[in-house]
Amino acid sequence: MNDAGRICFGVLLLLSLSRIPVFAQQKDKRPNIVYIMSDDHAYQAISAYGYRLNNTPNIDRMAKEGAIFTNACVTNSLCAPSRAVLLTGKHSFINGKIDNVHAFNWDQDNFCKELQKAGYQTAMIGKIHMDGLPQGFDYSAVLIDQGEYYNPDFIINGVKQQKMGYVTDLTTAMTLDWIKNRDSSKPFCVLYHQKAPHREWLPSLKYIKEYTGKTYKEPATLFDDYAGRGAAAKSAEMNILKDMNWSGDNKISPDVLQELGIKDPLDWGPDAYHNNLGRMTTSERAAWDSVYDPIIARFRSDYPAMTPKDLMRWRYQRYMQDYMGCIASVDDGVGQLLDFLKENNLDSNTIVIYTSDQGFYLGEHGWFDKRFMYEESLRTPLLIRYPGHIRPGTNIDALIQNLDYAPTILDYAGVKIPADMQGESFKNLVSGNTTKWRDAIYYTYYEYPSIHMVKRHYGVKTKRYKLIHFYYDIDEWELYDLQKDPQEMKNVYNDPTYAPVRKEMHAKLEALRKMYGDSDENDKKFLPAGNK
Ligand code: SGN
Ligand code: CA
Repeated sequence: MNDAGRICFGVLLLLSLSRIPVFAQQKDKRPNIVYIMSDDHAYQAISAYGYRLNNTPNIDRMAKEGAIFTNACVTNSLCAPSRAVLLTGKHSFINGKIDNVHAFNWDQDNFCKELQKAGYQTAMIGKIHMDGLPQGFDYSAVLIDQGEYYNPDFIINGVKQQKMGYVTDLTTAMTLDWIKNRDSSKPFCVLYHQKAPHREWLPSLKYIKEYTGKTYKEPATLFDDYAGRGAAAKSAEMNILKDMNWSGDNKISPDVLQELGIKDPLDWGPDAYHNNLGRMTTSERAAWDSVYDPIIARFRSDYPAMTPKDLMRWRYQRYMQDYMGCIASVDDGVGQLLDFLKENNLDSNTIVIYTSDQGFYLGEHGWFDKRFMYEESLRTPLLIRYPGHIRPGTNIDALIQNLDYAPTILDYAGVKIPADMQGESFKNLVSGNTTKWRDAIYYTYYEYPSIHMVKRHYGVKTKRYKLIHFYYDIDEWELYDLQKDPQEMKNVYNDPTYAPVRKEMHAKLEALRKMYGDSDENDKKFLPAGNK
């Protein structure tokens, strides 16, 4: 062996000893894509957004090294519909997945099918919340329906298998494993979908002690009485005091609730409690009880003297502790992924996207959950890192929608965007090559009557104003001035000083409905049977 041979042999030996996988060179220079989407992750719970509620150092790293979007919105603030919009690049009334109930038609085109056709290797790992074998993926490992936090069942390429561990950590590990074992001669796209922090918010054992000890600042509108708004806000059932389950959500054991004479507003609370904790191993359950039993005991003794206001405050803290505890593991996963890409020389040629399927209420207006076109649920976190293409520290406040993700990813991959996709690529906007962008977005919501009782509505938002029409069992319009009233406390639809704005917003709404192919006829098509 000559000197060069000996050096080469030495390097290979060192690499194999250090257990760093030696990837075959990716000859195809097109970028890899890691699309990370968590479930119900409010932008208020990402420290880079500046709300000071929690710390997400790894997600924040993406903002520092790439772009953060402060006005990214969804088209329909609900899990499965949002996922359908992501895949198809089309509004709910076009792709057919209007709510969590209707089936998704996997036979229609989606951006992963397009990437596959163009030679990409694709995978989906984690929550998808849709029935049927995902199409467009060389590999899929998906949770069933909402999935479980502890020792969850996955459907791996169509075959059910239980995995032992905590769902967020498992989803991360499975994603990294898939990247390690892929065919490294091709570019890849992986959809890495966390179940967390979805209700009923079960954190990892690693974090329960730390997070149940925290106290969170209350939002200014925690005790909102909805006086300045219409019937929809007043009749929604997502108030932390009135509509949460004490057992499933707040983790108070059903026997103690019975003793205290507390009944869950929704009957399935105790079932949720038993099902969630019932998946733990004996030692996991013991570790859980060692933290939650003292909380339950304290509540048991304090409850008789608590006023409704005290209870609201207590429930808000309980909710936030578990919710934020779930996010700690999501953030760990982002850190592991970013480190992994770096250690394997994949970071400069991989686009990493972090988002949620929608926004979420963290006590604003007294609420949890989402669905409304109001800001906290309409807006969703979005961060993108692509070194060399996106300047570190980029801040974008353009009205992006999840409708735009599919065309943007295809654009970055150099794949033709199908003409019937309704979103737009924001690649040139992020790189600073253009400032041209839409001035208004269109929103629709259909799942009513149903859990949380948020009425059907559609609307338009510009950076300054928002016009919403609630229909079906009411006919009410709401108009908000987001500059003067960012918390949307006062509907100014009937305020004469807003008459010109109202007219202008109606015109924008009509134009968008026409452009996207929506209409009163469509709205009727999706009404419950018997109402069409
Ligand atoms: C469940 C939740 C609801 C939530 C829907 C939809 N209740 O029904 O709070 O709005 O899912 O969520 S739970 O206690 O059973 O989890 S989505 O993210 O899947 O759209
Ligand atoms: Ca969701």
